[in-house]
Amino acid sequence: MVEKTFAILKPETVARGLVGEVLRRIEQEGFRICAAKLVKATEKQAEKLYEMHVGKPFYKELLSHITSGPIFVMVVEGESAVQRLRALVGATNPAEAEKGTIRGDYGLTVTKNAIHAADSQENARRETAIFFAPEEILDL
Ligand code: IDP
Ligand code: MG
Repeated sequence: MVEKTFAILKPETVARGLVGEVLRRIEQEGFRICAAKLVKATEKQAEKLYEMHVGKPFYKELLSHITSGPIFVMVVEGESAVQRLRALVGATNPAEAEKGTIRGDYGLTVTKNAIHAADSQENARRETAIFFAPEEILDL
């Protein structure tokens, strides 16, 4: 089923000049970009994005990292997009991520693991709404 998902190129990916490279990989896998922009996440947006991680030992670091610089937020569409984008992204810890995955090739540390991708259709919708107004998401 064709569906949309949500992803974020994290601050270190933008700072390292890897936006084009990561987008190329995503497009090459057949995903189509429906919305995209560069933003600086507010505290509020970061808290909403990571609400499921409240209380975990790495929560504070997660918030400070995602608000530390410009991020590239996007909505992409494709067949089984949530599951297929997660596969392209790779394991959470870059040291354990397969070569050829985005994190395996560009992740630096568990915190600086290059990219966020929604893990369910429900979270994709919830996370998209934190960063995009409905009219910003184009029907392709
Ligand atoms: P995911 O990004 O692969 O979905 P989650 O478990 O949802 O992984 O965690 C969200 C983010 O929190 C990860 O992308 C990673 O940056 C960070 N994170 C997850 N587990 C740890 C940890 O054990 N130590 C430090 N940071 C972590
Ligand atoms: Mg997650």
